[in-house]
Order: sequence, then structure tokens, then C-alpha cells
Amino acid sequence: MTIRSTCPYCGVGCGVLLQDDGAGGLNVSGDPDHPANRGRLCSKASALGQTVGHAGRLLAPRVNGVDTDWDSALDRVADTFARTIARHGPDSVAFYASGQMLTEDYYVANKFMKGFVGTANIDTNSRLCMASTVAGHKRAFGTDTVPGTYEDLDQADLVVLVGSNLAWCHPILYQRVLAARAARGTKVVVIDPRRTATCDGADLHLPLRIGSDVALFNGLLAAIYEGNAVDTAYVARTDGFDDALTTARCSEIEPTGLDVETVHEFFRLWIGTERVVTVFSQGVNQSSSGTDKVNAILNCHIATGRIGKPGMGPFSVTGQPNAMGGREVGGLANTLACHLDLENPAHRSAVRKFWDAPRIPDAPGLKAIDMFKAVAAGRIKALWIMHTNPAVTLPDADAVRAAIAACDFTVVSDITAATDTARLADVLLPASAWAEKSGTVTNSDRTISRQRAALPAPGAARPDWWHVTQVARRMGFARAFDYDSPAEIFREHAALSGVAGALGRDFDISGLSDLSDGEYAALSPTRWPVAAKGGGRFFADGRSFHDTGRMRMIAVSWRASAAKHARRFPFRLNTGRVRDHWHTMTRTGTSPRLSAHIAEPFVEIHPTDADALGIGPDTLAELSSPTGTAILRATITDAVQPGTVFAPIHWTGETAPTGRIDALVADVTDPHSGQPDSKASFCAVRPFAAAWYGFAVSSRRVHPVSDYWAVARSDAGWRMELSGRAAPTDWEADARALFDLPNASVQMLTDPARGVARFAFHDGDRLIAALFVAPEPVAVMRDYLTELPAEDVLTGRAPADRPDPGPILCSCFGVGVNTILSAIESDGLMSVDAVGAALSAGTNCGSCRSEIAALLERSHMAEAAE
Ligand SMILES: Nc1nc2c(c(=O)[nH]1)N[C@H]1C(S)=C(S)[C@@H](COP(=O)(O)OP(=O)(O)OC[C@H]3O[C@@H](n4cnc5c(=O)[nH]c(N)nc54)[C@H](O)[C@@H]3O)O[C@H]1N2
Ligand SMILES: Nc1nc2c(c(=O)[nH]1)N[C@H]1C(S)=C(S)[C@@H](COP(=O)(O)OP(=O)(O)OC[C@H]3O[C@@H](n4cnc5c(=O)[nH]c(N)nc54)[C@H](O)[C@@H]3O)O[C@H]1N2
Ligand code: SF4
Ligand SMILES: [Mo]
Repeated sequence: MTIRSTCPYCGVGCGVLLQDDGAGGLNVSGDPDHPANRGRLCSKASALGQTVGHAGRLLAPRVNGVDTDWDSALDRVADTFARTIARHGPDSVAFYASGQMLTEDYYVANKFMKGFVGTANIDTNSRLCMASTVAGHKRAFGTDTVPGTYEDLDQADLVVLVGSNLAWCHPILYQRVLAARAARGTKVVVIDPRRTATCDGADLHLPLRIGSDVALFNGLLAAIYEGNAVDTAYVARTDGFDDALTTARCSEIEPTGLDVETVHEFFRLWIGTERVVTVFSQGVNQSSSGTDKVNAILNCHIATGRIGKPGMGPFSVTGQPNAMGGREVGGLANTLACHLDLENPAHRSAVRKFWDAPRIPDAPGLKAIDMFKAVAAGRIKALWIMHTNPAVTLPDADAVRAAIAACDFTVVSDITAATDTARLADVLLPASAWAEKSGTVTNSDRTISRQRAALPAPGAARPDWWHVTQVARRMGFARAFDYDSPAEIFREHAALSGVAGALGRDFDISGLSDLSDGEYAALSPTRWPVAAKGGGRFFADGRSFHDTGRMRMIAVSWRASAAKHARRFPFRLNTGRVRDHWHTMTRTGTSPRLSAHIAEPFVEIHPTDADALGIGPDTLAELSSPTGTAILRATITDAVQPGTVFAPIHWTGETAPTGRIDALVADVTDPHSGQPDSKASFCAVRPFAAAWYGFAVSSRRVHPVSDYWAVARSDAGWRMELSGRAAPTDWEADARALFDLPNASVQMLTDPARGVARFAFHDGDRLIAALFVAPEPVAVMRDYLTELPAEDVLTGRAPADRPDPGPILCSCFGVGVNTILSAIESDGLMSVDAVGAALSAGTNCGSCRSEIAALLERSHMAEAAE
């Protein structure tokens, strides 16, 4: 049987087909009928089948570290919350939710806190993700609504990607853009301080200075005016044009650091192309001027009337699978359900009446950063964290970790038994994972898709909505939380959106409020507005959801960021994502295929800086900031600008404890949205004083204790990178302790004078663990050794007839960099398609095509130089 569902990763919201693999797992393929992906999948989704096993799953409720039954755990949560509220008032408790929760989970969590506990202290990790867009949209449109649809990307003649690494973070949308480029010659411009994989398919890259987007888009607005490109009829229906333009015309391009020619080329292209979509993501949102950046972009589209029409518009792409659904249910501390406003008395009273709720707070609650500060200060005494890992992903993460640890009472609902956050919980509630539960999610273009259970939940795991309703019932709210299925919750949410619609709000899916259970089960992807006119786009007519009915342009100015630490911490730390991992890797980290692309945390440093600091390739670098430290592998590359470094966000206390990058990130926030600036912290960089480096493979998971370690899954077990400040006196004893193999037979090769040692442990003929140590970064064939081979272990090299594939680039077919490079050279391959024809690389999901293109370029440049 084939079950249609939705990919649980990014906000593109691709449809997947799930089939029983006959061994308790799933075969996952793309749904050819889903409008987001039409059958395609990226590398992460192609490996979903490898992530549905039960290893590492939380299987039973746990109170104070001891497994227990549901009744005891739920009673404990309900009693403690009720007691805390009775003693200290409703604002002494808080809920931290997630844009990965299903709409039904999210709706009941929000109803529970705002309607029945009576506090607005519910916020979500979308505060770290979409909050600036929400605030920017509301300022311009009077509602948080994405004007366009994915079809606009197919129909555009110019796609501008601002602070978006679309090739890695929204791969299927990137494939759509590349398809449009092939079909109609769509031009692609990337605006990013870093040269990313996305730039490989672009016509123009603007490597602006971090944080300077407002200056660039103000320049564009002034150029639109000077180039007579203003749509005067459209602008006549808006407010704020004169102020916005005056401010923009006083603005300088200089803060961007870009050369004038490149900037003018971009302006000419943008102004001269009617069908332009400006896509933006975290390089825009995660900034101390995030909301202003959003409005600077919206201003240009409003001024030209290029909004809500085929092939044109500003387009905020959502990160998490249900970031959009979270905005619909009002999951933020300053919003109410169904695009209603918490601070609007009429909205409040309509929702209160609909819910038959005792009270709804009239002031916004604590936003994420302030919420955890209140936890640290002891003002929040009971905290419930659901479907997110804040001990890793919030800025100033060491302080957040300490705050959670010190909180009187913390509940964590998760699928994973050991995360940095779960380890701090008083009560752990086991959740059903995506393939085991039912509900809906809304993607970046407002399409609501069903997630459908295909596997039974293991152990005692139950869906998140059930966790909330069970606690709510125990706290005396039985009638309001009397749901038995997600379908019931969905119908109520849809009905409430009708109330919102009657109050003039745009989010109205009341047409779905009388779906039968069967119709809900069969619901096919549905874009709202449900009664769609104009292709399901908004704002082409210039009407907004402000009381005046008029759009607003907002005067915004570039502000230099406060550089109070610049002397001691001279580098700017930019952070973001890699292609094959999802956030804190609790799911992608269980897939050997996805772990093969990048197996450890790294920092990109410009060659000039690396030289000046004495940091060599593949050595380790130590980063520090006013809040924390990190040790990361140095990747020396001119993809980053001098004076800046880039590090990924994915590593945790479980996978690489010195790679927790948010320990370094300052909790600076945008004044309008409260979103943290995760892309521009101040830090210092220096070489890590390594006395030794190690590489290890093992058939079993081990828990190293060295100053630096990073562990990753491989097909045969686990692989590890290690390093320390002081070399041990007895390598063999240390190796045995590392692998917990006190008595296994060992082959070794040591040269104490050179500081080199190699050990291979066997169980009979089978290699079960090996360790390679050297005073410099260990040069062995890692991808060969991770297979736990039978031969040539201590040499660290594959036999001559088995060339080392190198780091895996194409994760679908397991094709490595070396294999691709040697095929390019020996067969004279000239194109990505030729590489695909020869090796299959890049022919399935296509996520690695831009990296293959970069290898081709590198190889041909090297040839030309010879
Ligand atoms: N593979 C993968 N895909 C994902 C995710 C994942 O974890 N892994 N997570 C999902 C989620 S939740 C999100 S929010 C999205 C994020 O998707 P993206 O926003 O595309 O990803 P990031 O890597 O966070 O940041 C994007 C870029 O912003 C750039 N940037 C930094 N500062 C500035 C600036 O001042 N101006 C400009 N113009 N650019 C700047 C960075 O160099 C970076 O390349 O990805 C989603 N997709
Ligand atoms: N420096 C820096 N920091 C960042 C960012 C950045 O770019 N730079 N990006 C920010 C952004 S945009 C985001 S979205 C956040 C993401 O950060 P988080 O949301 O904290 O990261 P995840 O790893 O997605 O956490 C999801 C958790 O939910 C669990 N889980 C999985 N499925 C289920 C389920 O069905 N139910 C329940 N209850 N639990 C489940 C997982 O095991 C995991 O522990 O990080 C933010 N932090
Ligand atoms: S682009 Fe990839 S990760 Fe995102 S929804 Fe589609 S298949 Fe999933
Ligand atoms: Mo995100």
C-alpha cells in the first residue's frame, strides 16, 4: 500500500509516497502529483527511509530519569503546572513550541496557554526564523501573508535570492529556478556575503557586507525612482511612498562594500525586468535590522506594483515544514489564532467566545529570548518545551542550557531520548515521529498538505496534540480539549478561521470546517485562500489589511551595528546550514548516507586571515566570543570575506560538544520582531594548540573524552575525529579506553619519536575499531576505513585496485569527490550531465549538481593553468 504524506524537513513542503519496505521501515519516493515537487526529492528526503528506525528513540514517559507510565507522568505535569499557576500566577509558566509541530498540535498548544492557562507566554522557535518577516509583512500589508506562489518562480525572468542558500536549504525550489533558467532564460542573482553552492548556478553574485541589505535595497528604491520605473497608479493606493523614497535617496551604497559597477548591473537588471521575484530567507530575517531589511525589499516591489502578479513579488521562503501553519494558528507570543491580533479587543473577545475560554491575556507574552531570560531569573517556574532543542539553537546557548537546568520544573516532548535539552528535563514525554502521526502542515506558498501515519508509534510514544490535551484535561479543561483525533482539531481551527474571515482577516479556510473524517483523510494539497481568485495571489490590487485598506511603504535606514566588542573580538561570525543535515541532527544524523557529505563541524576562514593567524588547512581553530568558545575544523576558502568566518549550526553535545556554535552567538535581537541576529556575532579566532590529532572508526558508538571530538554515523558503524592539547603517555591504554575494549586483540604500529600511533582491534577476523594518531591532521583514507575493511587497515590506505572515493558528494549514489574528479580528467567530461551519464552522480535528487559544477570548473581551471 502506498501512503501519501509530506516531507518533514523544509518549508518547500514536498509530497512523498511511503511504502512499507517489508522490514519494518519505509521506502520513500517523491509524489508526482504534489504541486510543490512533482515527484522530485532532495538528498535529505531521499534518505528518509534511513531515519525511521527506533535507535535513540524515547520510548516511555520519564520522570526524573526513571521510565514510568503515562498517567503518572501526565499527572505530574498537570499538578505541577496547576500548583505553580495557583501560587505564582499564570505568567509564571511558559511553553516553547516549534515550527515543526503539525497545525493540530500547534493549535491546541496555543489554545491551552492563551485561552485556558491564561498567559501569552507561548513562543516558538519561529522567533529565531520567521519573526522579522512576520513583522515586516504586518507593517506593509497589515497581515502576515506571503503574496505569491511557487508558480511565480517558474514564470519569473529574474529571481533574486537575498540571504538564501536555496541550493542547500530549499533544494526543490532551487531546482525549479534552474528549470526556469533552462526553459526561459531566467536570470539568477544571489545577494549573500558568502559564496555559497547557490552561487554556482547564478548569473551574478553580490557579496555584500554582513548586515548591509537595507543600504542596498534603499539604493534600488532610489534607482527605481530615478529610472522612472515607479508604478504611479499602484503607488497612489499606498501610504508612505514619499517618506520611504526620501530616506532611500539619502542612503549610501557604501556600507555594502560592493563595487559600484556590480551594484548598477543589479539595479539595471531588477528595474529592467518586469517579472522579478525577490526570495529572502535567514540572511534577511536573522539580523538586528531584520524587519527593516524585509520592508526595504517590500518597498521596491510595492513601488513598482510588482506584487501578487504572475512571475513577480517578494517571496519569504519558510524554513521549517510548518512555519507557515504556526503563523496561522498564532503560535507567537504576540499573535492570536487565525491571523487575529492579541492586542485587538474585538479579536480577543471573538476568540474567547469561540473557545468558551475563561480569559485571554490582553498583552503579548515573552518572546523566546526574553522567555529564557525569565527562566534564568527564576520568574518562569514551569516550562514545557515541545519539538525543539533550545539548549543548542538559541543564542548564548550555554546560558540557556544553564537556565533550563536551573528551572524548577521542565517538561520536554521529544522523539529522541538524549538531546542537549532532553537531558535537562524533569519530565520527558515520548512523541510519535512524523511517519507515525497524522495532521496538516502549510508550506511557503500557503499550500496545506496532509501528513499521514504510515508506521505504528514505537513503545509508549503518542502524538504531540495528545500530550497537550491530556494535560489540559487533567487541569480541569476537559470540555475544551475533548478531541479524539487531529481531524476534530482541524475542523475547529477551520471554523475559527471563519470567525477571523468575518472580522476581515485573510486567513479563512472555513470552507474546510465541515470535512468529514473521510474527507480529511483524503484531503489533497489545498492552497489558501481556499476560494482562490487571481491564482491564489494577494495584493495585486494594492489593497491591504490595514484599517485604511492601503499598503504601507516604510522608511528604513541602514544602521551600523554596535561594535562594542570589536577590539577583543575582531571577526564577524556568520552561521547557517549544510546540505545534508537538519538542525541538531537528531534525525539526519542517524542516516549514514547523509552523514557522509560533511562529517564534522567546521569554520570557513579566508586565506589571508588563516595566514595571519597561523591556521593551516584541516587543522583546528578555536573561536571565542563574550559568551562562549568553540573548536572547529578550519576550512580555508575565499568563499568568505576577510574578517568574517562562517560555521554551521548542526553540532551538539551529543555529536561534537565544542561545535555548539550558538554558545558563541550574542543574544542581540531586532527591535521590531525580537528575532535574534544569528549571523553577525563578534568573535576571536586562533589556532587550537593541538598536541595530537586522531581519526577513529568503530562498529559501536563510543563516547570520547578528548578536548575535541566529533562523531558521525557510517554504514559500518561510527567515525570520529579527535584531538587534544596534551598527548597521553600510554596510547594503547587510551585506545582501549576509548573503544571500551580492554581485552580485544590489537594490531599496532607506533613511532613515539614521531608521535604516530595506529591501532586496529579485531573480533576474530573482523575489524571492530581502529585509531590513527599523528601530531598533524591525520592523512588516511577515511571513506575507505569507515567501511571497517579487512585489509590494509594500519596503512590507512585502500588497496591499489580500490581507489579512495573521497568525501561523498552525491549522497543518493554514494559518489565521492575523488571519483568525480578522476572521471572528469580521464574521460574529459565537460558538463554536469556528462558526469551524471558516466557515474549517475547528480541524476537523482540533483542536490549535488552545483557542487559537481564547481568541481568541473576547478578541474578545468587547473588544466588551463598547466
Ligand atoms: N539542509 C538544510 N536545509 C534546511 C534546514 C537545515 O537545517 N538544513 N533548515 C530549514 C530552516 S528552519 C530554515 S530557517 C532555512 C534557512 O535557509 P537559508 O536562510 O537559506 O539558510 P542559512 O544557511 O541559515 O542562511 C542563508 C544565508 O544567509 C547569508 N547571510 C548571512 N548574513 C547575511 C546578510 O547580512 N545579508 C545577506 N543577504 N545574507 C546573509 C549566509 O551567508 C547564508 O548563506 O533552511 C531550511 N532548510
Ligand atoms: N546560530 C544560529 N542559530 C540558529 C539558526 C541559525 O541560522 N544560526 N537558525 C535558527 C532557526 S531558523 C531554527 S528553525 C532553529 C531550529 O532549531 P531547533 O528547532 O531547536 O532544532 P531541531 O533539531 O529541529 O529540534 C527539533 C527537536 O524536536 C525533536 N523531534 C523530532 N520530531 C519530533 C516530533 O514529531 N515531536 C516532538 N515533540 N519532537 C520531535 C527532535 O528530536 C529535536 O530534538 O535554530 C535556530 N538557531
Ligand atoms: S526540498 Fe527536500 S527537504 Fe525540503 S520539503 Fe522538499 S524534499 Fe523535503
Ligand atoms: Mo528556521
